[in-house]
Amino acid sequence: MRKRRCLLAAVSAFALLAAGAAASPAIAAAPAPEAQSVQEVYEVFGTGSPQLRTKVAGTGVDVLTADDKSATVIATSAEAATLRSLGFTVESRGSFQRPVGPSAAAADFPAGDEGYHTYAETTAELQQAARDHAGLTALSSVGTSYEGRALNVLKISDNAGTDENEPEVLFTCNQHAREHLTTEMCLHIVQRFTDGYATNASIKNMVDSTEIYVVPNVNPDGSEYDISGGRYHMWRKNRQGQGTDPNRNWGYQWGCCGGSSGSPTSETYRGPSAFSAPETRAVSNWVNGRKIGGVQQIKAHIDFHTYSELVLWPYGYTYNDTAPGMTAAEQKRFADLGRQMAGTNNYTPQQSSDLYITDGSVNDWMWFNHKILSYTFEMYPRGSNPGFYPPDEVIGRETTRNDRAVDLLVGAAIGAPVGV
Ligand code: 0X9
Ligand code: CA
Ligand code: CA
Ligand code: CA
Ligand code: ZN
Repeated sequence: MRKRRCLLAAVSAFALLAAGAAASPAIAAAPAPEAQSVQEVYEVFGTGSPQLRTKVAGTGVDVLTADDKSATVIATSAEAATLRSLGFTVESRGSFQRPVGPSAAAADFPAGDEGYHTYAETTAELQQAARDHAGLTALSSVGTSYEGRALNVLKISDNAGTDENEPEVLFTCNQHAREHLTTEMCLHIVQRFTDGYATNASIKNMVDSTEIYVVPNVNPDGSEYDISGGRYHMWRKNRQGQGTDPNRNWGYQWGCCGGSSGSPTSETYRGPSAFSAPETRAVSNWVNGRKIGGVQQIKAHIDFHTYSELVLWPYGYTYNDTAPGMTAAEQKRFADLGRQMAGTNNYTPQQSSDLYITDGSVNDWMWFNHKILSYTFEMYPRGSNPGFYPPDEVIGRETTRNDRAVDLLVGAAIGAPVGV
């Protein structure tokens, strides 16, 4: 009963957003209504297995969260009908509508949430860290987004200006536009490994013995769109056409297995070809470039998402534990470290297909193509309230919560426990 109330509260917030959007003259004047369809938030019951959850996700709806009891999705009424025809019980939780057409990004996050960092604020933080810690940091970009924003990457290491022969670690955030808490996670990692260097011996040891790369905004166009006009728009994809889901656009087993959609209107649209999204193409090309003398320098990676409080490991395209490129010993290593990390932040550890099948995801590509120990973290909250938009008051607590897990990953890259 309590959970139900929370969910309804969250949904009426969406309804308010929708009403606000419709009332805005800037938005009412925008054309291209065909790009827009009224959607609703639905709770879908009968999702008691990964196979059933894959069936739900396979219809192309936007799965906000899912467990053995139900899935919360955003869908059109046609998609809801499809879900019912597949045998699911579907209950509406309220209507939902996004603005149409391009709109200018807001100067900051919606009122009360200014503690989150816009793209400009994030870039300024990286520039500040680079100025304050010259020698320890190097700021560059891996390429540009569809709309031309720099995909910033901050390197943190001793002698950061030199490519030393040290294991490299990668943290990526904000593949999905509305998952703003992840950008804060990347900024927290930056701040901790730079500001902590002078006073914390464990941090110094990690920074001195690795090269840490942080990409806080993989999808800056999407995240700016999501806060445009000073309101949240529940936007997930990039801003290329009707949007491509970056985490279905990676080039390993792209579109193979019913874990993405071929329809441009879908929230899990995989794009017309692998790496058709400038953002995934840029990040993947950059990772390819870290293969030097035939040896991939990056050893470990976390791609941060929200929400559900999960630690996920590959493969996502198959339910099988082992598959080409994944031996039983390798799978055990993923699971052991995944469970160990989850033990520090109280997330739930599982193979990513235990949630539902995803094809063309980042972890599968990173592991198969480069043998990078690549995890997805689904951050706070566990359930659909407050969903993608937790108040900025939780940023400190929910990013610090992952410190020990991050240290375990860095330790794994070094090949020895560090910082624990
Ligand atoms: O569906 C996704 O892309 C991720 N969940 S989210 O709600 N943030 O969209 C989960 C991806 C996990 N799958 C793999 N890493 N393969
Ligand atoms: Ca801000
Ligand atoms: Ca170094
Ligand atoms: Ca190096
Ligand atoms: Zn995500």
